[in-house]
Amino acid sequence: MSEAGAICVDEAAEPQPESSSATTTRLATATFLPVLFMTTILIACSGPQTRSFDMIGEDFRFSPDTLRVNDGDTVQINFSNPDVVPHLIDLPAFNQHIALAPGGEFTLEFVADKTGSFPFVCSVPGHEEAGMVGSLIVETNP
Ligand SMILES: [Cu+2]
Repeated sequence: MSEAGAICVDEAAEPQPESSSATTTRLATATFLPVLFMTTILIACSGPQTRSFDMIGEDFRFSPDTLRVNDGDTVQINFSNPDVVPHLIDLPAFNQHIALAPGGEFTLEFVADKTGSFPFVCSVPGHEEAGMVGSLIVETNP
């Protein structure tokens, strides 16, 4: 985002022929372009985005165990299992079911297309009961 602003300022600061009308045009351009860029950036930032999370499954815990996104966001969960036993992520609300061998890594990606609080668990026998649970919270897009 700051790169776009920097380009804008550089362009506006380029030397131009000196005359009163050129100076006026240059001043107007120098004022207008940054406003246009910032408006464009604000509009672009308010829509659905890609939300990326690095999640570890270890010691019968997901870390982090609560993920917050907005409706319409693309969710990426970079799941790694540094443990010596397999772990799974079962997120049935979004039809995600991933098994990871010890030392494994996998990225889940899906669109959070409904709002609410959706549980995910590790369905290796005994792991959910031991506390290997989490929540994906999808909030209304502001
Ligand atoms: Cu597990």
